[in-house]
Amino acid sequence: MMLVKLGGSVITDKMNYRTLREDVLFRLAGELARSEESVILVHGAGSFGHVIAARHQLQNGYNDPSQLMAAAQVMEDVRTLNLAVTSALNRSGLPAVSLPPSALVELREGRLDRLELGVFRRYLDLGMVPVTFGDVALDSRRGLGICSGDQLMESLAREFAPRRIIFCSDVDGVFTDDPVVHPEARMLEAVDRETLSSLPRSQRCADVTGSIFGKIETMLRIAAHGGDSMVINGLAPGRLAAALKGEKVPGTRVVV
Ligand code: IP8
Repeated sequence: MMLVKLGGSVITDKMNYRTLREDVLFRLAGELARSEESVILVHGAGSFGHVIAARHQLQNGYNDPSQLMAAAQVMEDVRTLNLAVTSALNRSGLPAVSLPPSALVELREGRLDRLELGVFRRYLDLGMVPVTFGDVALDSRRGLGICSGDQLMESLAREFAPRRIIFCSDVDGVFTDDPVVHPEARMLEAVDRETLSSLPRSQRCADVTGSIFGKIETMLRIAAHGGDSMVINGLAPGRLAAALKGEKVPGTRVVV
């Protein structure tokens, strides 16, 4: 089984509210379909989630009634994105089923405490492609919170021990610095705990679920549960297809 995350920066334009990269999404759906692998797909929220979630501080929990409309708007927006993802998969011949965290997840102080994994298992066993995503979710201590795609990846990796775990990003892999701002930044062939501690903590745009630094930390924990784990460029045609086959592609291996 393959566990794949399509980062929000790949399938959306993160700078512009609710902007889908439809061509990229459709191509990636085709690459997944042609692989003929059994897949669980997770996608980030990109500009469908982070803008309003950050404005209303939803990641810090519920503390003001004005946040309810914001939470509802984020839920609507990430569902709109999720519908685009599932319909791209369906149109590519993959039978996708949407599994929204707002109904299947409970957080506890922002951490993923419970995920209805049995539902994923049953749809996967039927031959469908479970698709879940960064969303607003219930929090047993804070009322509401944000469940990120990476938190879902971690829980799914622990349960399903995938053969390969692939993170599709909007750059070739993990760099020594943000390659958009610092063109001299070097891509790392592999990251482990040691390389992580030498990375800068900068980030490019507002992201309520943390910087690349935090994401790599999560990736290291995720990689501990599965086989090959890597970050590749989802904007480069054919990379996901090649990575799914286990071919050597430009990218960064996550090594535990
Ligand atoms: O894009 C964030 O998930 P991510 C979810 O995977 C929301 O970090 C709603 C902002």
